[in-house]
Amino acid sequence: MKSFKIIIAGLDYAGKTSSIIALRQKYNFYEQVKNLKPTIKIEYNTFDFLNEYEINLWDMGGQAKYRKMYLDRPAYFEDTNYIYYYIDIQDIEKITTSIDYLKELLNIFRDLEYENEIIICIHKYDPKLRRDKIVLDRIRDIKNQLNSIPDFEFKFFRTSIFDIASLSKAISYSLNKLIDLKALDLALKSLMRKFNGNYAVLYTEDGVILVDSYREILDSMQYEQDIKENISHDLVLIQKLKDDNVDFSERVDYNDDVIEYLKKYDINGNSFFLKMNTPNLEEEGINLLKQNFKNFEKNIKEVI
Ligand SMILES: Nc1nc2c(ncn2[C@@H]2O[C@H](COP(=O)(O)OP(=O)(O)OP(=O)(O)O)[C@@H](O)[C@H]2O)c(=O)[nH]1
Ligand SMILES: [Mg+2]
Repeated sequence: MKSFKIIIAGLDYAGKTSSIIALRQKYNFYEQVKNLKPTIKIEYNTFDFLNEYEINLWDMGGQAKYRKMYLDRPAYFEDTNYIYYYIDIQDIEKITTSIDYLKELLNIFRDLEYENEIIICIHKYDPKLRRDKIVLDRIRDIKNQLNSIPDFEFKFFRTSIFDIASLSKAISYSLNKLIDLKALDLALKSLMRKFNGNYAVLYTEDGVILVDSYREILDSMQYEQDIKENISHDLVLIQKLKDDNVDFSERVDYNDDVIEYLKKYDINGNSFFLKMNTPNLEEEGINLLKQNFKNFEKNIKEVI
């Protein structure tokens, strides 16, 4: 088994542990997240991915005493494949401190010759803040500050535990970079073209997005919003099917002007879900779609 190390760092109270828990639970998680205690030193979370990879998430407690401990012992950060850095966008007073701590970490990563992007989670970006101008300005300012730091590339995500799709997208990003999924990506794009799809997403049963593809659209803000909601619904559904052990193989939803098709694949003890949203299709079109989805199993098998 190949193993990967992912570091999750940031100041105390930024929401790191909550995000990991939320990702694990995916719905109905608020109860558990509400009464969280600060993380003592480092919490190690390990999970298997596709029976082939071991993902080690290092949740680095962010209180000042622990931050000092890590900075004094850079060995903690050796062999890191990806670092996620959490910034609490709601806590304006701590943003400067947070950026300063990030810079200290970056000095360590520079010495360690870390090569990947630094993933920044602009966190607690709750759905109600999405059009908040002050918050958006604050985000732009953070991005400008970080992008002026030499030697590193940054990848930004806006995340919130109240938007599971945002967390899933952020974690999927590094996993997809670590595991080569180009062939699957091409296969999915070709499906999208064939059916003039609006979007298509391939999930693992744990809700990790393996590959996704979206139509280019003019009103991207609204579109992104819709897709996020759709992905959240998919994730909840997938989790429910898993929890209730439902014998499920496919489902077609007919809406006013779109069709949503979800299919489950069982391959080598893993389950996968492929979801596609297309403009309305005639019966013949739906049959063709089903046939193509069936054939898609080959594409998954080739990669996994
Ligand atoms: N509004 C909002 N609150 C959040 C979000 N994520 C976490 N929180 C809250 O933030 C608080 C701190 O969360 P933790 O996950 O314990 O923070 P942490 O980064 O692990 O803190 P340390 O372990 O001390 O480093 C908790 O009360 C969470 O409920 C979010 O996306 N939005
Ligand atoms: Mg914590």
